[in-house]
Amino acid sequence: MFKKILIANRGEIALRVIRTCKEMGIKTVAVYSTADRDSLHVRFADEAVCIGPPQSSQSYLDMVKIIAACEITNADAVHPGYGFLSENAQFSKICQENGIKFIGASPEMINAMGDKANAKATMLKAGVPCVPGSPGLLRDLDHAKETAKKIVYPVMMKATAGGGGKGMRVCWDEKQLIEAWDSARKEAKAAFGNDGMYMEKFIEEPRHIEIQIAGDRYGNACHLSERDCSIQRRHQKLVEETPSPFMTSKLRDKMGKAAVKATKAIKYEGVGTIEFLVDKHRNFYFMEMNTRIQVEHTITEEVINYDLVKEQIKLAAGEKIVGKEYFPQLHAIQCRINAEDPFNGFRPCPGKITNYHQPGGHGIRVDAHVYAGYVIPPYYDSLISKLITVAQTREEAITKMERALEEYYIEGVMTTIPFHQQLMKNADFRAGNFTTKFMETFVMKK
Ligand code: MV4
Repeated sequence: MFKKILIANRGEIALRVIRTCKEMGIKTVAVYSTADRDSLHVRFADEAVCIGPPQSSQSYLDMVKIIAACEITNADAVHPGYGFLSENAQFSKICQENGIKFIGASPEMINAMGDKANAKATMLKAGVPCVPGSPGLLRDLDHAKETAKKIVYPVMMKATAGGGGKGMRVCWDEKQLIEAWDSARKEAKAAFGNDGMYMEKFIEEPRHIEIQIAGDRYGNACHLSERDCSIQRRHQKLVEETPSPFMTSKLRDKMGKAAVKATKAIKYEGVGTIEFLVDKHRNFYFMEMNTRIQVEHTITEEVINYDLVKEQIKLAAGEKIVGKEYFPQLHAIQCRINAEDPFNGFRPCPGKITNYHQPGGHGIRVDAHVYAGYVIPPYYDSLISKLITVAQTREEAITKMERALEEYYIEGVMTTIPFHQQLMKNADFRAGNFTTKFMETFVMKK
C-alpha cells in the first residue's frame, strides 16, 4: 500500500480524499495556490506545498510543480480528484515515468476514451449498444450529407475531442447540416485543437443515466449501479440521484451487464463511469466513459455503503475486486450547492461566507471545504458543498432534502439553495418525470 499520497486538487474533493487516506493510515500532502492558503484541505493534510499563484494554469494544472512537490515530500502516489489533471494523459505518463503511481487511468486508456469516435468504435466492438451513426470520423461535407440521409434526420454532429457539449450540433435538415459543418469544426478546433467530427442519430429528450464501474488489473470488473444525472444546465449537473426513478430491475441488469462488458473489454483498472443516454422506450446507448472519480460518486457510496475513494486507492495499489452483486436498497439524492445566483442565470457569486451553518441528522451528508469566514475565490468552479440525503424511499429522501435545505444557512454569497428548494417542490421532479431538457423550461419563482 502507498505510504504517502499527494492530492493534486483543491476544495471538497481534496478534503474527501484526505479523509479516506487518514482512515487507511496513509500520509497526505496537499498542494495549494496562494488563493487557497486558508482552505481546509491545506489544514487537514499532513503536509502542504504552495504551488503558485491563483490561476489554475500556474498551480493545479502545472504538472512540473506538482511532480516537484511529490519529489520534495517523497509522495509515492498522486490522487488527481476530478477536473484539473484527472484525465490528462500526459500527466498520467509523467507520473509513471517518475515512479509515482497515478491514481487514475493509464495514459493509453485516457487517450483511448478521450477520443470519442475511437471510444465509440471500441465499445461497439465490445458489444455495448451505441447510437446509430457514422462508423468513425466524417471525411468531408458530402460524407456528412450521405451519412445523415442514411441515419435519417434529426442527426447530431459531435466533435471527437468533445465532451461538455462543445463542438456539438443538432441538425434537423440538410440546410442546418451545411451550416453546422463549418461552425462545429471551427468551435472544436478552437477548443481542442482537433476538428474531427462524427455523426449520430439525435436522441430526443434523453435521460442521462450513468453506471459506476470498477475494474482490477487481473481483469475482474463489477458495476455499482446507476446514477441519474438528467437534472443539468448547460452541461453542469445540479442534482444526481440513485436509483434512477426511470430505472427498472430489467433495465439495470442490461445496462449493468453492458457496463461490465465495456470495462472488461478495455481491461480497465480503477473506478470509472460509463455514461449512457436512455430514450423514452428505455433503449440505452453508450455516450462517454469517465476515467476519474466523479463529483456525484457520493450517492453511490451512500446507497451501497462503500467508500469508492478507498476502493480506488486499493485498486491502484494492485488489490483485487471482491466482485459482488449489488442491489440498491436505499435512495440517495445529491444537491450541488454552488456560489451562484439562481435568480440571475446562475451567474457565479464568489466572495466571503460571513455566516455558515450546515444541516445534520440521520441520513444527511455534507461534503464541503468551507466554513464561516471562508472566502470563495473567483478562479475556480463555484461548488461550495454537496448536500446528500439517504433514506428508504425516494419520497423520504426528498422530504429529508427539503428539511436539510431549510436548515442550511450560507450568508454573504448567493447560493443555489433556493433553486434546490423550488426543485424539490416541483411536481414533475417529484413524480420522477424529467429528462435532460428539464432545466430548459424550469423557471425560478421570485
Ligand atoms: C447526444 C444527445 C442526443 N442524441 N447524442 C451532451 C454532452 C455530450 N457528452 C453528449 N451529449 C448529448 N449527446 C445523441 N445522439 C444529447 C446530448 C445532450 C445531453 C446529454 C446528457 C446530458 C445532458 C445533455 C444536454 C444536452 C444534450
